[in-house]
Amino acid sequence: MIVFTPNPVNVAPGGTVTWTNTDTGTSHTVTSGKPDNSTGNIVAAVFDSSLLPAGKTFSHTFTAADVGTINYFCQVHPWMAGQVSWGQLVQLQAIIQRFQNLVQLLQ
Ligand SMILES: [Cu+2]
Repeated sequence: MIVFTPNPVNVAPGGTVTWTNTDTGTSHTVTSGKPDNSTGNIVAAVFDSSLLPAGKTFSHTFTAADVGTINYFCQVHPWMAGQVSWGQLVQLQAIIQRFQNLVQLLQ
């Protein structure tokens, strides 16, 4: 089975995600959106690697315009799908996690 892994991915604000095609035999794409171009999921609106040969990487840095959960997929194999989340909610979750870790340390 061909999948994006890890999935989903949480990114800190301003963070960069790098995808590597570790599939030795096949090219893939990393294309934002959903194949059906549904609302809020327009194909390639945020990023598009175009055809990525085996061993190659593609990076995207998430900016203020990208806040939220961004769906992506492979245009060659549209059932390959993933999600990247970033923004204030992710930041808040990270702060809560750190606080919970601190509370555990103090107990
Ligand atoms: Cu693919």
